[in-house]
Amino acid sequence: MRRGDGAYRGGEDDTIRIAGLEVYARHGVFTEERKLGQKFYVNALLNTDTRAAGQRDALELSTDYGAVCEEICRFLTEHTYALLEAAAEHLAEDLLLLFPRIKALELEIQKPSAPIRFPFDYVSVSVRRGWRRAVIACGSNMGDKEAYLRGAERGLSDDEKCRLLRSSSLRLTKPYGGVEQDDFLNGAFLIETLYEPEELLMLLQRLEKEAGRERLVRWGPRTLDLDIISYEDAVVCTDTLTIPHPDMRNRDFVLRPLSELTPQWVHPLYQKTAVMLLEELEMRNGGAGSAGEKE
Ligand code: A4P
Ligand code: MG
Repeated sequence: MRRGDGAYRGGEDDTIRIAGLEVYARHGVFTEERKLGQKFYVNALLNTDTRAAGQRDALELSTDYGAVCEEICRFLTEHTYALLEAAAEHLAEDLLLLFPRIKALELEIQKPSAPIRFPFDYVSVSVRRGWRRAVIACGSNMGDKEAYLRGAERGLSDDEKCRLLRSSSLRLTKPYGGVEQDDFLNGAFLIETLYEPEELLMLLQRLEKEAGRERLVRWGPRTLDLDIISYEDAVVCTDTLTIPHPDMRNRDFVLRPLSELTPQWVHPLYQKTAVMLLEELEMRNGGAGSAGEKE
């Protein structure tokens, strides 16, 4: 199956299922529910590549469902939430952070003794959450450019809801967009994240701010610019966010690191891979880009 960065990975659709795990816990809006507690049942579908573990018959290459059950019980008994929605949201995040082989999961929490006046089997809340692949372009043309880009790289890998998978080479590039200014140092990061696109933008803007970024001139000089180029194969178009980045097909300094990190990623609107977009740009520019590689 191909997902996120377009690369083929066998075993991506493998799952481990936990069905009807009973937990005695204290979630509910009413004081009595929080005091006395009641039974909950949890169903979990863990999206985790089982191929290597299956071939070698080795537990350490898989996700230990016993350990996952222990963690579900621990988490639900040690926390108290008013809403099943909150219990499911926080438990899903806890499991994704704790078990690195789980790429995504579906979680259902059932409450058969919910305070409802009518006969019923159970009420439940289900969520599906997972790690998403995104490419972040970075650029700097003020001060110690490389230090700013390395700072952003650290900021991303230090955030527990982001995993830095790979960084591209850094290249010195001529300013694009008609503003006379110093050359840029550009690159990109391939990450996996639990953030939704808008949340990821907030993290990037915080990192820009920490790097002393001031927004004075559009397309003007900056210590650090971080743009979301792609987020899986999502198309996002809001007042604050456009994904994929709208001008990427005209930017050598974006397409080159993107092609290095995720050559087979398919642009969801143009239906072309990163490499095809770069080749098209090179044709339009009458030859390969002139950017000098830094590292
Ligand atoms: N925004 C919308 N979509 C996105 C996205 N996918 N990722 C919004 C990040 N932000 C996104 O950006 C303005 C607003 O864009 C944000 O508030 C966000 O809500 P900004 O970074 O504050 O302002 P800006 O950078 O001046 O404008 P813009 O349009 O983002 O500029 P670009 O496109 O980043 O271009 N030449 C070279 N060689 N190398 C460069 O890196 N960079 C630019 C800036 C110009 N020329 C360059 C380079
Ligand atoms: Mg920007």
